[in-house]
Amino acid sequence: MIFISSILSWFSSIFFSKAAEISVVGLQASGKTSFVNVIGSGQWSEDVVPTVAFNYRKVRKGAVTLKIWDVAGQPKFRSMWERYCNGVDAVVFVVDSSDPEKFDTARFELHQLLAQPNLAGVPLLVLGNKNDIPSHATVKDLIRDLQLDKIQDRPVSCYSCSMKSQHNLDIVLRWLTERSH
Ligand SMILES: Nc1nc2c(ncn2[C@@H]2O[C@H](COP(=O)(O)OP(=O)(O)O)[C@@H](O)[C@H]2O)c(=O)[nH]1
Ligand SMILES: [Mg+2]
Repeated sequence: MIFISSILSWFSSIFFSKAAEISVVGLQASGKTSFVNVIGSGQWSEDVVPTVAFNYRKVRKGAVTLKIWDVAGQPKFRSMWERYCNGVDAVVFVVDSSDPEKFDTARFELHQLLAQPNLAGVPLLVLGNKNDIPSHATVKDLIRDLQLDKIQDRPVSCYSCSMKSQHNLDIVLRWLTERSH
């Protein structure tokens, strides 16, 4: 009996379980770790310790397992983004949409990353985070300021969201689980 049930669970794991590997990048303090925490455990915290190098987290959503790399955003770690994005099913780029002074740097780092030949074609999800802050940039602003319309070699989506109020996280999760295979 145990033997049969383990064969059955082995079969079902092959046929029914799907996974997506995702890298979360973006400038420091944009909300990457908050994002991973909120989708992983539903936990919002005001105090997040700045990420040193990277975190790895596996999150199960229904039949889909999301394997998430949360990579640090401080300048000295940005050269690691490419390595963590290599071979993933999607890249999530988080922007603090309440901090327009950082949009130029964010645009530069994003386009530099996407120019890496081994990331060609990898779907991109841009999250304009912190939309609970009244002066935040809209999706339209972000498309213009990050020049998202210039990215034509891959699927690109952009959502305005908030980890704090969990606004739009349902759409974001759907987008991520649809990248599974
Ligand atoms: N108001 C607001 N603050 C946020 C939001 N997401 C993250 N933060 C705050 O932004 C800071 C940086 O967040 P963190 O997740 O460490 O960013 P990371 O450096 O990109 O990993 C922390 O103080 C968070 O509490 C949000 O949606 N709204
Ligand atoms: Mg972090």
